[in-house]
Amino acid sequence: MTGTVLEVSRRFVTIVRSDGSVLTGTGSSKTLEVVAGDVVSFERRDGEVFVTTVEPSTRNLFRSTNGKLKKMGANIDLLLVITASGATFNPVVIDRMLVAAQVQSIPATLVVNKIDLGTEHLDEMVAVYQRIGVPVIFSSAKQGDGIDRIISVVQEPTARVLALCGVSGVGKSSILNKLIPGTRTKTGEVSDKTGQGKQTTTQPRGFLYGEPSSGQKIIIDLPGVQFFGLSHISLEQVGSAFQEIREAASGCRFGDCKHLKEPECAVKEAVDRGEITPWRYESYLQIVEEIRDALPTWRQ
Ligand SMILES: Nc1nc2c(ncn2[C@@H]2O[C@H](COP(=O)(O)OP(=O)(O)OP(=O)(O)O)[C@@H](O)[C@H]2O)c(=O)[nH]1
Ligand SMILES: [Mg+2]
Ligand SMILES: [Zn+2]
Repeated sequence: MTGTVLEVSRRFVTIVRSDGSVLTGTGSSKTLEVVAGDVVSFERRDGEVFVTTVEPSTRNLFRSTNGKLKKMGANIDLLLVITASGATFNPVVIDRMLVAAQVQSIPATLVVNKIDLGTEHLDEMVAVYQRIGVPVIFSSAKQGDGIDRIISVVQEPTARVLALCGVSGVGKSSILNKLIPGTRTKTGEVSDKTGQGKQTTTQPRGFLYGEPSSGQKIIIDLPGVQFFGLSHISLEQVGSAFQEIREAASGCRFGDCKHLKEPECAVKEAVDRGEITPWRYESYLQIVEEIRDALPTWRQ
């Protein structure tokens, strides 16, 4: 029997089968290294569910943290990169999440939440993302704007496993609560009981959207990250993950140009002419620097 992982906690894995039934089981330490979105086979032993094998996965969202590779979700058909109007609108993190999606061929849509706080200062940045082909949706989980547009993206038949990612506090869990009313995912509200403390998401968790008969989907609520490390990807991958850099790079003198200090670099020329937005190029440089710092000295 097979199923898709919704959540992993300590020794337990929660799995959904194609008929929509949800089971919780255990397994060996190896099979418990799974994440939400992984497909597993399991057996029933003495009335208990035991995970036996993990299918190879594609379209995985990875980030690196302190030199370790962390798989955040597997088999993701669509990544919703959530950001928010105000202090949490952070293009550096958005660019990194888009790169992580691009290198794994995961289509991504940008959601700018909290538009009830105003959008004037965002227009220019949003236009940059639209120009490089990233669809953008404006929303307010608080007031309900844009939720219908998110729903229509979620309902696209090509997407079975979706994931919501973004820094802490942008409203991922709040959006999920709008998509699946009654899920009561933890949002950063002040706790009723104690009147203090924030309930933020601490581990990835998949929620079921729709009915099994009409193509049930899994939406993974990811915990917020402040830093999205990419030291695991290659320098070539970063260059091609930035669409505008990839396009301009064909004009560089050297085929392996890293667009740093090389002569006749068409990318730097495009930055100077204002055709490539300086803060996107800065994001690129920052990721290149991070990757180089992680390489053994002789390769830097
Ligand atoms: N003004 C406004 N506040 C919002 C909106 N959406 C969410 N919030 C608030 O923002 C705070 C954080 O929301 P969460 O949904 O917990 O954010 P999250 O992205 O899940 O955060 P983590 O779980 O820490 O990653 C809460 O106090 C929400 O009520 C919105 O559209 N407008
Ligand atoms: Mg959350
Ligand atoms: Zn170049």
